Amino acid sequence: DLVRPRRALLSVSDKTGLEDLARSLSERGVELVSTGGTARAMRDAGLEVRDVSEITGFPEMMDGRVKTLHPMVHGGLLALRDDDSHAAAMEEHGIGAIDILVVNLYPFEAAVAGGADYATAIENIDIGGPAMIRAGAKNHAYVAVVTDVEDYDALLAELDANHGQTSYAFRQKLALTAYARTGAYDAAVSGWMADALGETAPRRRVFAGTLAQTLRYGENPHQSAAFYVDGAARPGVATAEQLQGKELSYNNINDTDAAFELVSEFGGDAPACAIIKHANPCGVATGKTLAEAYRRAFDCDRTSAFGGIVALNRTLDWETAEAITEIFTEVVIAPDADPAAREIFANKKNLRLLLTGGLADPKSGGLTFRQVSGGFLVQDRDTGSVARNDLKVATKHAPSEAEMGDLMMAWTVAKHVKSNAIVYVKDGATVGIGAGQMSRVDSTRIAARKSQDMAEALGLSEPLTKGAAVASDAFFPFADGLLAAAEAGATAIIQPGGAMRDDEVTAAADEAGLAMVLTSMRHFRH
Ligand code: 93A
Repeated sequence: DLVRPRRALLSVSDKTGLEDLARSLSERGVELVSTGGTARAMRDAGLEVRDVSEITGFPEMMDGRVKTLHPMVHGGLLALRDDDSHAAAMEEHGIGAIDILVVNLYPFEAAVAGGADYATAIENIDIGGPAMIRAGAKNHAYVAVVTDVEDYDALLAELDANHGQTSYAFRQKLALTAYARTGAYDAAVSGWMADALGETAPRRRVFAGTLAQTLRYGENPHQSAAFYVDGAARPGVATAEQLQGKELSYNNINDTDAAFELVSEFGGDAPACAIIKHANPCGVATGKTLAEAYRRAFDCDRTSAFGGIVALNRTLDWETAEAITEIFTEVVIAPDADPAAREIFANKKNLRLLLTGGLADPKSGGLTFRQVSGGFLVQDRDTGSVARNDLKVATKHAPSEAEMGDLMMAWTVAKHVKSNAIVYVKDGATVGIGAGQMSRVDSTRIAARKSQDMAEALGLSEPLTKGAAVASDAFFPFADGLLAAAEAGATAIIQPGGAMRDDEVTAAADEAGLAMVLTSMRHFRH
């Protein structure tokens, strides 16, 4: 099953490493055949190359749309060398076997990520390349197909290890990589079209990403992991520029995403800050300045904020940068950073700074995925939101203007907290967050207790939840959770409503003197 390659066809858009590979193959006695630009690059490097057009007897035509799509090429890739009729066909038509195929495709994903218009994206769909890759990979019994620049060295090492031949196992592995590449490529084209057309029908969707980074490890050090990107030109963790600090870890990427998506909800209105730990916010606040927003977010839960991820909704300035560097923070993500802030951070080598160039649009569509054993679940992103006018007042008295502002903010934050989510907000800052509990009443109590701890640490005489607005991501099934919030001093509540015992819950709210508004929309996040 060893094959001694006599001829290689090289056709690459990304010319990285081409010269070295081609020279090494040539030195090993392999004849080089190539398409227009690739042939030119090799000739410029002083190598001897045959043009594909000489082999096909056809010029490359139609702006290169048709250059390798020819039986002289595909016959050379697909022929079973040991089959008599195949060999006869090769003989009859003068088809020469192609034993090594080196192809990388038109950079469709990069073109789309770079904001290519429709026509440009279409021109970047490679047809001849994938056709050759699939042909050669099918015939891996004879053909070695290299589709990744990173495999060039492996090919040469393989030839060296086998006296100038390739082994079956090696070609199999290359074929596996090859089909992964063509599969991902077509998925990228299809995904782009679905986005371009606003198509959501599941049967017209396919999911794939491009490997962006092999991570040091996954959620835990014994798990291997990688980061795949979908190529969307959306401000966020996948497209941000990292200015300093170590490589992001799996958990960093997950938490940074949660932080930036949350802070983006605040748009450009008021300066806002979100601090995230383990994908949940431990403090979110607005402020007159960004530094004030940061300090107020920090004051929600100083203990948890240690080693957290900080997201900001506007340009990081020196004052905020100073405040952030007072404690250990893993990552800061913001649309931009001014020169003074960059200078302050430059002294903190371990602090990662990510700049996104803008905010994420909480209303923009897209899909979220969750893996289950045997498959994965797909759903629309949670782009739901409620406006003040959508709210229904359920209690005898309505929230005050100040309470209303805090209710809206609490509701927005609750959307980004793992269920069961309970969020207390006072004067535009969270003062207690209860996340991820299996019972709603526990989340309510935990949030209040943490808030109590914080008040004590700050030397305050009153609990921070006194006079706060509180949000619940889903309805209160019983009155107990609501009563726990009232006990903590909350005066206004926002929740979806719709429980079987809504009447009981509303009566309890009235009795406790609370104002309660209903959203008719929930924000589970499990
Ligand atoms: O336009 S194509 O789909 N038509 C073809 O017949 C064809 N053959 C190879 N694109 C085709 N290719 C692609 O051209 C390769 O996949 C490679 O990405 C690129 C190399 O072109 P050049 O050698 O001219 O730089």
